[in-house]
Amino acid sequence: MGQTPWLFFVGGFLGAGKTTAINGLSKLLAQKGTKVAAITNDQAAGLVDTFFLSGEGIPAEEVAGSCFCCNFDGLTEAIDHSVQKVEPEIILAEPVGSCTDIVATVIRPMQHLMRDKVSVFGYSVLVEPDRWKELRQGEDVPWSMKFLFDKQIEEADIVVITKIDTLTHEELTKIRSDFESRYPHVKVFPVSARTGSGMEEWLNFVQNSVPGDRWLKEIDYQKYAEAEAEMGWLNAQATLKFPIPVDGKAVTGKIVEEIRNEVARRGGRVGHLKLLAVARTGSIKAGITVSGEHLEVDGTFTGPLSELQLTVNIRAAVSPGDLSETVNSTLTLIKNSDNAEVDLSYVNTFRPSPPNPTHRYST
Ligand SMILES: Nc1nc2c(ncn2[C@@H]2O[C@H](COP(=O)(O)OP(=O)(O)OP(=O)(O)O)[C@@H](O)[C@H]2O)c(=O)[nH]1
Ligand SMILES: [Mg+2]
Repeated sequence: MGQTPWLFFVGGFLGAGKTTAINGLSKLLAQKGTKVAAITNDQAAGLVDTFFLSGEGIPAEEVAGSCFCCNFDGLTEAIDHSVQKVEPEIILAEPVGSCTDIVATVIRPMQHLMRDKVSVFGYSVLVEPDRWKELRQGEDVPWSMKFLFDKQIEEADIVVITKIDTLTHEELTKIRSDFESRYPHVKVFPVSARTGSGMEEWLNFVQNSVPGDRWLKEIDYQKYAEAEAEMGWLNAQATLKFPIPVDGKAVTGKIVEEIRNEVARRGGRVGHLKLLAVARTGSIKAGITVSGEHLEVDGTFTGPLSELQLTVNIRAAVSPGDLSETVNSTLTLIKNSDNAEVDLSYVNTFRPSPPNPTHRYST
């Protein structure tokens, strides 16, 4: 048994780029000969993120059914499993994107109760430029999103502006100075996990950091519960079979676009809509993080395909019932337009229940 591992928490709002960053950081660390593992987290099982990271060759554990803060023991078990299986030097952990108060409920208890087993780096919170613009400038943005987003930044040791490959130099300068004027004491790193820009600088800084004193001294848990419960959550799995082979990338894109449009028709706002489509000839991860913004697609299939396994995760400010109907009507559309045989094998929809942390260290 080697040294005890370091925990590297990568937080931030839904769709900020946490899983993609964890993938990029893992690859950077592996190049340096550092053994890594990941822990994902969600309110329910069937996660695109876990499948994605495992598919990238990163040993990933999942804490599903409850967030890290409300299932601290689940997190410690996941750490134990990870240590037994791969003896990682660094464990990258991704809290649920709608969660906040992570420092008081997870990081500080971890530093105290698990001090013989793990050490913890300073807390990184990722901020997506389109979300920053939407929440700072948007008019009809749900208060719940603003509340959760602001609380997340308030407790960050390090803020990472993600996806900078989508910005011009001027846009980045503007967001950065806007950010720094509101939060003058936070260390900021602009990065792109897609191009690798800024990733090494962020990693080097974090590896020499420890959690500071920016934990939330107080937070209204009633308001926090109401904010989280404004979001509907859906996880689903389906198999699509096509008698006449199809272009899998086009079908995947069509499904995501249709879900996005249907959520909008129902008056909802997307937190993160993500879909993993796996076939024998490859896999695609496609998603939309901010209503009205473009579709992101990673991965590819080689040639037409006759079967697709889909994992769909939607988090949106709309009711769970609306999300179920959205998925049903989208799959019916694909059935009709592409002659698909559809087997929807798993659907779970809900609103997150009120957060009830196992521990809370607020002084
Ligand atoms: N252009 C660009 N897109 C990115 C980058 N990082 C992530 N994305 C895209 O942003 C979307 C969300 O990324 P994820 O890594 O899944 O975000 P997340 O924060 O883990 O999302 P949740 O787990 O749902 O909260 C995906 O479609 C990614 O491909 C980046 O550096 N550049
Ligand atoms: Mg993720």
